[in-house]
Amino acid sequence: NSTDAAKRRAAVWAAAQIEDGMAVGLGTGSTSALVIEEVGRRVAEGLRIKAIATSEASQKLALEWKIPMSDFAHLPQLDMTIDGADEVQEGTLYLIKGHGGALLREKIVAMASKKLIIAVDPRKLVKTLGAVFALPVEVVPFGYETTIRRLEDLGFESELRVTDEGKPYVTDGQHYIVHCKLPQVGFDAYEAAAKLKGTVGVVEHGLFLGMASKVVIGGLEGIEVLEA
Ligand code: DER
Repeated sequence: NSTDAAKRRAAVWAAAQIEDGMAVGLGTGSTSALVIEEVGRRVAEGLRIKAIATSEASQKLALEWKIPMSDFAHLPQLDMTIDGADEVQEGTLYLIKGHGGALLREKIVAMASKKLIIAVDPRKLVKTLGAVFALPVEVVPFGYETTIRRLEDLGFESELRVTDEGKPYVTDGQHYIVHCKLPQVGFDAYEAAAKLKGTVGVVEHGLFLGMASKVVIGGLEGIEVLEA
């Protein structure tokens, strides 16, 4: 459908930014799966790269496409990471990420990268963060009930992410995810990020502020590239 076509257009453009010899971070989610497929095609045509994945799922897919995978023991820094996002704020290019369940590794990989390219379809663009999606916050399972209360005390209406079977969703890092509703007025992203990181029991959150170098938006006709 048109959204898939838009995602693929963005994914192909992003994958084309990779140069021979680069160390690349591979994101997580359906758009990143299209990026990994395109990178796999380019590797089959002779592109020489080393890659690190942001989730076990992306690692598995990258291996299926015979992309040479490595780790931070061998690649202390990455030239570029390509990932998706749940929301991109117009103007600031602040991101909400994490609905793919991989925000912790995604943020670690993004922080180790010289450039972060975000590939999205047009639906992801928002004026205010949290307009469409709650903010995923990764928490330690032990005492998560008390951590949720602390998040509520900060003013975030919070709900534990559960699987279809009603069990807590468990991340690659063996943590839980809490979805926090962001206030739509008087919301200061940096203040919220600091409050979240200062909350006992919170491991990391899905606010990626000042991190995106470029955002490529796949449209119906072509693509648009926003730069930070
Ligand atoms: O979890 C994430 O941040 C992912 O990038 C993800 O949510 C984007 O998902 P999509 O590409 O499947 O829309």
